[in-house]
Amino acid sequence: MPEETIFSKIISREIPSELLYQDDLVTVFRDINPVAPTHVLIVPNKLIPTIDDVEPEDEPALGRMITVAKKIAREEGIAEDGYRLIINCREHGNQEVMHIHMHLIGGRALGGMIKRPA
Ligand code: DGP
Repeated sequence: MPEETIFSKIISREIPSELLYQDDLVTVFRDINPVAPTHVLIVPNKLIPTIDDVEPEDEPALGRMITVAKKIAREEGIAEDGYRLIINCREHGNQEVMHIHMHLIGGRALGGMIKRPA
């Protein structure tokens, strides 16, 4: 079994978060360290450490993450201007919490995606 992270305790509501949405497959809460006016995390309820660990049986949860992103973006009022969805994976992706999560970021122009090396 993969090791639980703080996100498992947020999903089970053992520790508080600014919870926006929860269903049988995913949980959505505001990032504790937002980089934009809207910065929420969309997390599968099942503990899957990284994108490299997904299995075909996880496709319903991974698909739900996208449809819920659309719903939350509309509710946050950022759908028309647009936003960015990011899933980091492991060290080079700068993944800090080893429980898959999709960042939904918007509410300002986000600029180019990744800085080129100088
Ligand atoms: P990543 O680098 O993709 O693993 O991003 C992890 C994000 O998780 C980071 O933006 C901060 C957020 N985060 C970490 N711990 C907590 C927490 O306890 N509560 C909330 N709401 N967000 C957290």
